[in-house]
Amino acid sequence: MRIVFDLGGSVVMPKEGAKAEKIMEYANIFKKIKDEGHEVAIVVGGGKTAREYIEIGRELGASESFCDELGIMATRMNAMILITALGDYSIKKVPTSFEEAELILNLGKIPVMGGTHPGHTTDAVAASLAEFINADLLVIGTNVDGVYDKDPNKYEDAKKFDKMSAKELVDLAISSSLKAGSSSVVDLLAAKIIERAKLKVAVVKGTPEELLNVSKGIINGTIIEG
Ligand code: U5P
Repeated sequence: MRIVFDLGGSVVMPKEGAKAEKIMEYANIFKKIKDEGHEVAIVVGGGKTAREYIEIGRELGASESFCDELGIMATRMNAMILITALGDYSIKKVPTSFEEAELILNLGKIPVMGGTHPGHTTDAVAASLAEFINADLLVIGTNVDGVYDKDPNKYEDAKKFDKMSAKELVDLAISSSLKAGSSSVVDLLAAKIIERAKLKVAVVKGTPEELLNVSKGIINGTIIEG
């Protein structure tokens, strides 16, 4: 399978800070998935670093699009760290376009992208990349174990979807914020791309174990299809 992994920045760069062993653990899982015969492409989010820089930029009067640029830089730093841990499985260059990412994939390596342009999150980058390279599966690894009707970290009565259609995902994304650094399950653009490209998507908790499980067809989260 050709799989695009969309890793939330909070997964790679948690609130308590980055840890080399944790990043190596992720890199080892991606190497394993590739060794099992899959083609792997990765998009990483900005996490804590992005949120901190965006907040300071906003306080200093930066526009939302400039804050987005700060966020993009943070996503690329996270991508560089993961590339470092992947060693020969990747290439020491963060692709800034889908063409570049596809080229790296076609060289038999793992491309690791961050953001591209202001106005969306890395979810939209991952969905676009999956569409561009005609991926069989887009895996969204987040800090919750699937898609809920509302934020499960805030609402105790939030209900998880085992399966949902792309249209239902779009409806859910419409109600979320588009401000720099906002964190909903996926942003609206990502949901619309998933819908138009008819992508098969698995939303799972972004732990190394669950990412490996998905590559084996075990999805402990939400499947978005149709
Ligand atoms: N961002 C963009 N464009 C991209 C990727 C990221 O503007 O292609 C900015 C957004 O402000 C986003 C932040 O909230 O960087 C961090 O990315 P993410 O972790 O939310 O995906």
